Amino acid sequence: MSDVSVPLENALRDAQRIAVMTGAGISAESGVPTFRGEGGLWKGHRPEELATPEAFARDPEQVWEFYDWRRTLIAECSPNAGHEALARLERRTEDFLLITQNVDGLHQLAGSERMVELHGNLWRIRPLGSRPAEGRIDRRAPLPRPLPLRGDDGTLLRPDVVWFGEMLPERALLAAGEAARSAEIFLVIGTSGIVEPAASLARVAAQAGARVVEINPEPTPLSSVAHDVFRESAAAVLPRLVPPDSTKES
Ligand code: BV8
Repeated sequence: MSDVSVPLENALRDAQRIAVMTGAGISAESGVPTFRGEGGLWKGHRPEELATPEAFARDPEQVWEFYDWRRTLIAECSPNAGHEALARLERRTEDFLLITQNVDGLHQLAGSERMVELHGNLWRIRPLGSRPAEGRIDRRAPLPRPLPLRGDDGTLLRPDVVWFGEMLPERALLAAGEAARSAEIFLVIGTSGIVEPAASLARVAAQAGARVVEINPEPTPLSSVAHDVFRESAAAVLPRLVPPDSTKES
């Protein structure tokens, strides 16, 4: 484990292996509603009620309306200083992985490349019953009507996100577990630490000896495994930890 007495900004500069896990909180300052904060509701529904295979089977048009509302809202949002600081950290770190639970695609817009999306991406669409896709995204909002979307052959299409009760993409989860086990420093940013198996990655990192850092205005179930805790917003803390003029950016 890196020596926790070393100031974190220096430790981040010296570390060879860094992993970062983000949740909805890092996009809050970009205007994207978090899952469990206010503003996350849609027509009185909680995301957990709509982000399920059962909800889609019951009423695919309602679920597509929910995702179209989120896509249209997120299309107006830009990455914030927190997203940008993580892209800078990636560029100056030898062995780096960003593990995001977010489906909004803002990390990619900020320039993050070495990353995995544990819960998919709402800008990707795939046929119902197909395996999680990767790569190509289409930031088209609002979606053409009628909903629900169907392929040319009439097949129902679905958002390429991981719904509650669905398995996470295997390759992404394996890469995330490997990064958590080998990281010298593991940053946990903007997540309530409730959703599994993503939340366990911070515990895996702590058990493997990483210096765990939580950045969240609120305490979470992961606070107990963090060595450094910043009870502030990601957009305030991250540029301090990874200043825009960081010289190590080679
Ligand atoms: C699986 C994509 C296994 C969709 C998402 C009991 C009953 C039933 C199920 C379970 C159970 N216990 C565990 C489970 C499994 C379940 C789960 O964890 N449920 C929870 C609710 C208890 N997990 C699953 O179902 C997963 N799959 O386990 O499969 C399996 C096994 C066999 C066979 C089949 C399957 C799949 C989980 C993925 C669900 N999909 N998203 C979509 O987005 O539409 S999860 C969803 O929650 C989002 O991805 C989100 O990112 C994620 C986690 O939420 P957070 O990101 O943490 O966001 P939240 O709003 O909660 O918190 C925001 C935080 O930010 C707060 O702490 C706040 O203080 C902070 N914050 C606010 N502002 C800022 C800030 N921080 C910093 N700066 C700021 N400015």
